[in-house]
Amino acid sequence: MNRRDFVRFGWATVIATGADLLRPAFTQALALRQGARPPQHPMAATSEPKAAERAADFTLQIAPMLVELAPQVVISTTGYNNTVPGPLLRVREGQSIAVEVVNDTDVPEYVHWHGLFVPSDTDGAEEEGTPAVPPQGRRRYEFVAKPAGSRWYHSHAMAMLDLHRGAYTGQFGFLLIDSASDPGRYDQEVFLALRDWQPYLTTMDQDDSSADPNDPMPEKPAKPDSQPNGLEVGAPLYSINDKMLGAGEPLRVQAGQRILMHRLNASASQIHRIGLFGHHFRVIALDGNPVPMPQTVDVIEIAPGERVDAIMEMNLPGVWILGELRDAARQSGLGIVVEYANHAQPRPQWLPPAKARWDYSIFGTTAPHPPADETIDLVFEKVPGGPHGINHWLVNGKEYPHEREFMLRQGRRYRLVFHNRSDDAHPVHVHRHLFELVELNGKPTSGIKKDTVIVPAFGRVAVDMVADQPGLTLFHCHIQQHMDFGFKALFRYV
Ligand SMILES: [Cu+2]
Repeated sequence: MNRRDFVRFGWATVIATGADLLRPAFTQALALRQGARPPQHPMAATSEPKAAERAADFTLQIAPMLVELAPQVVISTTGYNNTVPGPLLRVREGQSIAVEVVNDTDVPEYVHWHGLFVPSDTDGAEEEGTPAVPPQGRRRYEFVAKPAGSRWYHSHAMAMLDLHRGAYTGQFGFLLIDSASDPGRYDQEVFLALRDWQPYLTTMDQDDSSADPNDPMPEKPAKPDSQPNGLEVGAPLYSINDKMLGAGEPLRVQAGQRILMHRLNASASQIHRIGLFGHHFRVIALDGNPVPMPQTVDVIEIAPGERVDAIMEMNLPGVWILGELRDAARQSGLGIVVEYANHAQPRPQWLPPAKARWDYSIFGTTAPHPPADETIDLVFEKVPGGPHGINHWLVNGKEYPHEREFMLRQGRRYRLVFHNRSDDAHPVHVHRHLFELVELNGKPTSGIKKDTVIVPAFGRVAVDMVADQPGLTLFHCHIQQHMDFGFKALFRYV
């Protein structure tokens, strides 16, 4: 941040005599405002690591922070190491890593290693038995980095009605596990995390991509539910990484370059569709796993929790906006300027890309699947909360917790069939495992490995999962509010 720009922001001038003074001063101000005890030195209440422990490879400090989304737009949140996203953690596949997490807040936290094969006590989910990083305390996560690909880390705390916790905060970052056999051929590598900020509760549906009348909707009930919908989470501000459209440095490219984009949807609530006029994205990996059939698309749809790796060929010189197709979200910040060398022009151009449906199956093959040993049906339903309430969510007729009904035997191959009997799309995530897409609204596919999949409104998705990671395994919708209000379950190994 440019310090001279920064000191123009109202009250921040009082404390911003030096950039490094900012965070402690802000922490103190926040703690006093919340009526907390006078803050101590961040390390005062924590225990030092044992002498026998090796030095941590990474340290993540969880603390209140400010994010300057744009000039005159500064928001407060909680983040890792005073940056949003948190630091890029880049490791080799198979590398044994130690991450020291220091919690400089007054609430317990969990850091989830999304897409990794790690034991339940390390995975960062309370439901699986991972211990918390205590308030004003610390905890070390040690694990072997696998499998290779675009992974990420984020808070897995429950938020419920507190829209300043869990996935509503700035606690997220990229975790890239490099494979020894990476065939990548590109000129630049960029990391783009999609986010919204300052969430609020509303009865307005934020997501216009959820119900396309042309979808087959195999799970649509004959008689629609007439109960009024409850409050859902909306947001007035958006960003890519920590900047609103136009506020940050443009993505500077040269004609003929190939740009590798690692995209992550770190939103707590919204599916996004991203395009760049006149350019195409060659999708090479979904959720970090190489796809069997890389394909070129105009629009990438990406749900909370998902990652898409794509190569963009820069062959239309100009100054363009890479951004969300919905005007409201893009104009509220969800975009980044792409600027070709020697093509400076005053206003970047946005033109909507050719309307393209997102369909995972184009990246798959038609190879047959080995027969599953067992099928587990999971039925998702909404209990509408009405205009003054929150929707609750049922998995097989019950909110979390369930009683031992999702049992796995090690080594068996399970077909999980997700039946979405609600009018929202849900990105469902299975922890500590990968699954393979088998059927999307009746359309077969093969070879696509993911950890999070969008189950369309009134849609049905089948996946195969081999039970090869013993231990409690959390399954949930990656929309924070849905997870908090019932949409989760545990798989247990017998
Ligand atoms: Cu959901």
